[in-house]
Amino acid sequence: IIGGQETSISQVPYLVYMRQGGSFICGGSLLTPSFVLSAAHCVYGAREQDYTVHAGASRLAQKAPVIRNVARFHIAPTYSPSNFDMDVAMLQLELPVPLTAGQVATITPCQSAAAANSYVRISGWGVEYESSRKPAAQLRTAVIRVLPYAECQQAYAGQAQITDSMICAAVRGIKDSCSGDSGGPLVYRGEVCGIVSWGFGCGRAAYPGVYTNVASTRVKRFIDQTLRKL
Ligand code: 4AZ
Repeated sequence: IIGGQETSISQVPYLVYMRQGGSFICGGSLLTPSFVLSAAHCVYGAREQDYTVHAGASRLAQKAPVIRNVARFHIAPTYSPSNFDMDVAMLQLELPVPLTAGQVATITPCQSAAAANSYVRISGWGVEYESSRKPAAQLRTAVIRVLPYAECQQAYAGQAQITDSMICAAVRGIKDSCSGDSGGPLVYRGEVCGIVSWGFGCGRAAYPGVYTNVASTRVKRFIDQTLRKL
């Protein structure tokens, strides 16, 4: 998180992080005791057995109170690694997370889309500066603003495609998500309306952060189908 402040997992109890081969890789959100919402690019091309999901911890150095293996990745079948269209995945856990134990909780997927210009919150252990290589030791958070779709298309015009499965948000030049925040939630009125996905650099005035649009028809259908038929 660029331009944010420290927070505690008790403020975002549905937030988890993933390790791949023991190394911190991404964030995610518990939608149910057995399903974590994250970004497709966090798990694409990887193997379930190399991943663990960590819940209830504020600091990466602390041993999380709940650690789970991953039974199955569910990656959106239309995910495009070339332009990050449909950058959404669900991680099905081997064992459910006990939600009554400690601070762990779940969050609802976005019902009503985050309106343009509304304020939303992002949280994660991602780097604090674009050039940094190491994640934040302590969980961080920032409040940013959703951009009108046209403004985001203008920002990336001729350089990248902003599809209907994407929304942009930032306090341009000041507050943004960055490497390691991927997969984590953008929260609007207590619901997860975005998933940290991509951007050109981090915290740059010209390039807002891009998030998977959880309220879009295609993303919603994928989440609903994954939760229902399994
Ligand atoms: C990344 O590299 C990344 N500013 C995540 C989010 C953003 C940029 C890069 C958005 O994972």
